[in-house]
Amino acid sequence: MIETRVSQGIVSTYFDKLQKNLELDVAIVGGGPSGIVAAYYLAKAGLKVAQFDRKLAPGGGMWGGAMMFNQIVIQEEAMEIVREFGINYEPFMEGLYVMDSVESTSSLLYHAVHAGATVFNCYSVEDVVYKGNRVSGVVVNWTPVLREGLHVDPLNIMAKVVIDGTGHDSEIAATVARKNGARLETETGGVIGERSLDVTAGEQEVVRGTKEIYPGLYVCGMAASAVSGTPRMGPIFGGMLMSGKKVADEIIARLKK
Ligand code: 48F
Repeated sequence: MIETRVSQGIVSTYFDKLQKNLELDVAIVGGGPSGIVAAYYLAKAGLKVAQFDRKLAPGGGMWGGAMMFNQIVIQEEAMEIVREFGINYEPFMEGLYVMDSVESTSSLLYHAVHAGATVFNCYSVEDVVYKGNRVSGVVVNWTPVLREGLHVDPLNIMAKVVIDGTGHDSEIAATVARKNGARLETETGGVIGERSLDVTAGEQEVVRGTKEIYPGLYVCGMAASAVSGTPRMGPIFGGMLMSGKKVADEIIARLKK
């Protein structure tokens, strides 16, 4: 019966996909722009990478532009990445370019998946695997299970490195510090929390703060700003793209050695 074959097609291939991703080179938590760019470059370099996002539609804060005006701004320094993803853009003024936020977000996702990254949506990362004082994987559960507060145990996914790309809350870094008394590579040893908006400083600092902050755990995007206590920058997205590329480049250099 066609009805049964439709279900069989979904169930058998989904479990095959999950099975293939139980041991990863890189687990990326959060499907915002920085994490998706990282997924693209990591997959393109031949690494086994999966990205987990708690929402039905990954893409984080990029879909909405600013105040739901669905346009975004990107500065000259990040335009090489925009061109790599084939996103249409218009020059605006003084080294700034504007693009459609829906086209931009969907282009990032399309290229990441086509490069070989696997995206798992509706997955919340609720913890990490922590062995021998290093982050060694992620602990995942269905978002609806957590929202409903159901008492259902999660699954474990092992990874050589984990990226915290969870945005403003830097959830994974905060969890690692809180649960394990771990000292992060920050001025205070903990998550400092993002500062108020400053576009120039925010864009520079987010890239600078993109790094390994604990053995096995990297941060990118707004999670990097939040961890290091640097300013937010609002709807300019060049720093997010550059942060995603930087974290990928560092991990590629390490894992491909
Ligand atoms: O916040 P978000 O878009 O990440 P980002 O790459 O980009 C930030 C910008 O969108 C914007 C900005 C730039 O100018 O300030 O805010 O830093 O996306 C983060 C994604 O992570 C998911 C969440 O659903 C969102 O799509 N996420 C957060 N925590 C978890 C998670 C978690 N524990 N498990 C799975 N996904």
